[in-house]
Formats: sequence, structure tokens, C-alpha cells
Amino acid sequence: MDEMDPESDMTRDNSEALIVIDVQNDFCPGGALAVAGGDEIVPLVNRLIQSHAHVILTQDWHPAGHTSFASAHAGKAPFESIELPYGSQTLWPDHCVQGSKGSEFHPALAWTKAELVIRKGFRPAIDSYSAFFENDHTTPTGLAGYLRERGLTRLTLVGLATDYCVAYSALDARKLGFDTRVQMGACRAIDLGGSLAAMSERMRAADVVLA
Ligand code: VGL
Ligand code: ZN
Repeated sequence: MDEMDPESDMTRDNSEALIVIDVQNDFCPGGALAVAGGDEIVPLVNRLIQSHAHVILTQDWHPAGHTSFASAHAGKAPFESIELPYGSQTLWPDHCVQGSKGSEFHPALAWTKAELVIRKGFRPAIDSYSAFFENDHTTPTGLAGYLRERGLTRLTLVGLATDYCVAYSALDARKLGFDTRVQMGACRAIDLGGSLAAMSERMRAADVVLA
């Protein structure tokens, strides 16, 4: 469809939103928490951005010394887990530090069309995988309210990483009553200890459509 067609917004389904999760330098090869093939999804994500009337991005956005960083816990290494007041937390290499090169969107991502960028993980003492709730599963990001107020009820999720931020976002979206699809070809996984298979199963069980 012609992007400049003044009727394109009406002929498209205005209840549908594309949510592009964390397509940032640190999750791509060469980045601090590189996801294998993370950059490969960019051309496909760009086509999906073009074909959706409404596009929302998320951006992992941590202050230096964030509690999810292994470096913030003496004697701990990346990919170990610790218990925090809100539950078990996997520890990560320092990544997506606010304002750093690594926190920027991949340079080839066609992000300018996005109507909203939702930043997450900015509270020093709590991580946030989901675009909807922090990892305590109760502190909202505001995204659900935004979508509801806009009448955007059908969501397609793509991005990084399949088994963390994409999956937790999809599960919360279902919990909140959104029609939810994950386009798996436009996602890549970290796959830590079988996490991709486990989270795919949880998504299927929650009626997330895995396309
Ligand atoms: C993510 C781990 C830590 C993600 C973000 O975007 O999947 N994973 N922070
Ligand atoms: Zn993070």
C-alpha cells in the first residue's frame, strides 16, 4: 500500500499495533548482551513497520549500576541468578545503559514512524522484561493504558529477545486481554538453559499465536 495514500489509515485495521521490542545495539552482534543473529531481523522488522499503521517501540533503558547487572553484585558473574525482593533475577552483563551507544536502536532500524517509545528497566532496583509490567509483575509501564485509550487491541510482537522481553511482553499482553501474535521469524533468542523452548510453550499455552 502506498504510504502517502491519505486513505491508507482508514483502509488498514486501526485496532492493530506492531510492537518492536528492544532492537538495540547491545542486543545485536558486537553489543554487550549480543543475541545471535539479532541484527538479521532488521530488514523484516522494517517491512513490518512499513505495513502497520501503528508502531510502538520498546527500549531497554538501565541506569549505571542497575540491579540486573552482575557487576552490581560482588562475586557474581553474568548469567548467574540471585534472589531479589521480587523473586529470582538472572544477572546480565552491563547493557543498555541510558544514553550509551549500546542503548541506541540498531542504526538500520526504520524507527522514525513509531508513535510511542516505551522505556523500561529504568528503576535502579527492579528489572523489566515485559513491555507492560516490571519484573515484580505489578508495577505497570503505562503501555496497556495507552493501547486501550487508542483502541489498539490486536498486537503483533517482534524483536529481541524471543525468550525474554518478547515472551514476557506477549504473556502479559494475553493476561491483559489483548489479541497477541509473535512473528517468530522477526525475533531472535538468548536461549539460556532451554529458555526458548520453555517460553515458547508458555506462550502457546496462553493462546499467543506464534506465526
Ligand atoms: C532483555 C535481558 C536483559 C531483552 C533485556 O530485551 O530480552 N534481556 N534485558
Ligand atoms: Zn535489560
